[in-house]
Amino acid sequence: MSKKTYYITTPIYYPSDKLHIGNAYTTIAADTMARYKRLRGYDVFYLTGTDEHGQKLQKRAAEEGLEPIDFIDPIIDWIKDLWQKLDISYDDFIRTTEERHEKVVKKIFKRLQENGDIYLGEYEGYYCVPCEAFWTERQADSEEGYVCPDCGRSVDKVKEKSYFFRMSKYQDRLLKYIEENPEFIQPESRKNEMINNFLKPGLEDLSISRSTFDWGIKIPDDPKHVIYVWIDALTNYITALGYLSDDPKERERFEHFWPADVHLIGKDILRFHTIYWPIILMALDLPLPKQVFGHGWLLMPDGKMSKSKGNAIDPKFLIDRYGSDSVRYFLLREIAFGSDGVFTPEAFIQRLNVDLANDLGNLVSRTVAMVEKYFEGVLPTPKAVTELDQELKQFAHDTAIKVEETLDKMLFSQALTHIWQLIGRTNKYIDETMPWVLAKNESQKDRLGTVLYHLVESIRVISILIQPFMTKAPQKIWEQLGINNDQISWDQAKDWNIISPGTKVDKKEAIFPRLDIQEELRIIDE
Ligand code: ME8
Repeated sequence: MSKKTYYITTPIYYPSDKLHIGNAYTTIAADTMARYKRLRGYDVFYLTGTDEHGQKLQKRAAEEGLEPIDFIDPIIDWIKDLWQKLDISYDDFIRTTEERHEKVVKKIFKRLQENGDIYLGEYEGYYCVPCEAFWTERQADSEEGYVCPDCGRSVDKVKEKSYFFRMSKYQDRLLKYIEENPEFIQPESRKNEMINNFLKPGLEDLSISRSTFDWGIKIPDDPKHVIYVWIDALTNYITALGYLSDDPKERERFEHFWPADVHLIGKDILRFHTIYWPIILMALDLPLPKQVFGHGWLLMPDGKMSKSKGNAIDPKFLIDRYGSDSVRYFLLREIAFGSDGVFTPEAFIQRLNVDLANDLGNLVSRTVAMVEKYFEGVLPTPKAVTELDQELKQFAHDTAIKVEETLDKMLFSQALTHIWQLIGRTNKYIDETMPWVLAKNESQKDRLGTVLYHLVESIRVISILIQPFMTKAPQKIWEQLGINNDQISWDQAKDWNIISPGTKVDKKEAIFPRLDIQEELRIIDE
């Protein structure tokens, strides 16, 4: 039987500037799911990339006196370097300026035209360049003049000949689909917003071409028009897999992975993904993604973090100073996935000190130090097991199950809370068994050996469970405890007595150093 597949995507980001930790947040979350599913034995395809066309990009490049592609290329290098620093395990990185994408977008446009879903008309309305979104007069009208209902910035009035997509034709089918598939739009609360604010009032046909600038994919038989950037961008999810490719192998990959299991996005672009995108897919007669998950915003104390606001935190600074594991851990632990959350340097440093350096780091270094001190660095054989040992073993087993249950629902923060409860339980086990007291009495040597063996086993389980979240710490733990590759499969998190007695431990420097809070706050502030 072929393996179960799992296809996950991030938004393709605008390379209008360097990315910030808000973009990294989505990408880390998707990476965590991709790693988790791989560990569970799925055949995973993880896609990310960049959305390189549109008026915003052309404007930005012009401001710098550059051709769009010359402006974009160095930013793409910067983004790929960021993903490498964060250990993002994507399987493909699609750029919408690549030929493989442009060719298929043109084919898709033609197909929609042939099906009678596209007609030529005239567009008159408002356009938000930063969001690349069309709005009607009624939608854009506000006390502050005409503004974008999504981002609040003022919008441009546009009147131009345009191709339109017959959205309205699919409205009832989409509504029915959303109602019959409660998992499709997540979190649940956002579903009602889409239905009540957009679908129920009725969809208007969508303008899907622009003719007042030229940085985009040209319409095959009418190259004065470029295809609306959101249509171009959304189709990346199928062009990257090989939809309508000339190469049969690529088409096979599309058949293998489509439909997507989840499109992970921020709530800012939910409307595009739960209304425009499913309708395009319906018109192409393709199955719809199983889920679109719109997570919350990462906020700064002065509001949403964004490139244009200038309050964005550079992820590379944080990674270089604190390591990728710390950044990955903090973002997924601090904020309940789906809700908004505030990034404060205080909370960040606090979590690194308490959760990582103290709770996890100290547990590992104390344990290794005790095996070195009391057994010359050689793991002893466990002997008679007590109720307390049994309880720790059961706790570890139950934790593995709870981590699966929560990660299956993308409840990252809860999954990490369960793992940290096991870490806490294991630290408490040290206090309860008091190895330093046992060590004073030769007749307690067997008991001491059993306690240390159980500690190492518990850390082994912890090291398996943190793998979707952290990419460096597990390896460091295995090196120190002498754990090898055939003791760390995902299912072995539910087993016990896996490490062989006689294994040599090897104390190294702390996995997470303790930080001086005041000093770090001063440095971050600069
Ligand atoms: O919208 N908090 O690209 P984009 C959390 N090109 N997530 C955030 C965030 C914040 N403060 N800021 C950004 C586009 N994000 C289109 C997408 S997809 C076919 C085309 C994340 O560069 C979040 O995932 O503006 C959000 O949806 C995305 O970055 C927007 O990235």
